[in-house]
Amino acid sequence: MNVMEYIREKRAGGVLHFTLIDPDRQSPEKSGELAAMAERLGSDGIMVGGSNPAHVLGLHEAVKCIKKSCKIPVILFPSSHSGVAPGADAIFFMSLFNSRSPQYIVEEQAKGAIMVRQYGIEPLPMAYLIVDSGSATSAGWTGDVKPIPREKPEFAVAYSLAAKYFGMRFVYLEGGSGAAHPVPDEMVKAVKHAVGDVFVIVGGGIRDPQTAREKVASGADIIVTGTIAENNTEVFGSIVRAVKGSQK
Ligand code: 1GP
Repeated sequence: MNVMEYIREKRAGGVLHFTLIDPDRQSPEKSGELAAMAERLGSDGIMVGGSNPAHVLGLHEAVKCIKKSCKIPVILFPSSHSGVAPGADAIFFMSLFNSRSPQYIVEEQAKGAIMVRQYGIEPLPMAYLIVDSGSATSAGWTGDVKPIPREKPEFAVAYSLAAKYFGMRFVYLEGGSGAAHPVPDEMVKAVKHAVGDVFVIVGGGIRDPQTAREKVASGADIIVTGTIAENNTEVFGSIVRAVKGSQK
């Protein structure tokens, strides 16, 4: 079974939880330990990536350690072509739709595509949308983004429909790692209503189970948490349980 089939099959039974590991934040061995912990607590997949250019230094080694430490799919989450590394099961082959620079919409992807083919990594086509979270985030700054205003869900809907019509299978509504405020519920609802069977991923600034439940109730198919996995295992576990317990 490939990763797309795994996600489809799992989603038929409920909402998924993915854990984001940024290789820049700890040693490769520690990244492996985080992945093992996430799997033990019920997370359904590991995403590996970061916005800080330095994260690529430890990326290859981190992917190796993570692959060794868990059985759930390991999915690359690149911020440029340098985020493509061998050994992962899949890659979110993503276009930063609301970037002002063609570099993040298609140029980095063109450079990375050859590597994806060469390494035999399964591409998961995704539109990546960065939503204003009330604070500056690395993803927004690095990707030269015009953030979607929090009170304008219709802008997110417009981009998400464009993604669906391009044939993308995922839309990621991103508040940014460590965001002050997560993506608003109204926006998640409006996007899910518009895109139907396209998987809606929500992440950024989710640091308690209640917030995760609200995103699930709003229609998210996959919830992503990163920072809390590094900072507080107990709260992280309660978020995973909330996601898996509040099924839609
Ligand atoms: C960032 O959405 C992810 O790309 C995770 O965000 O680190 O705030 O959980 P947090």
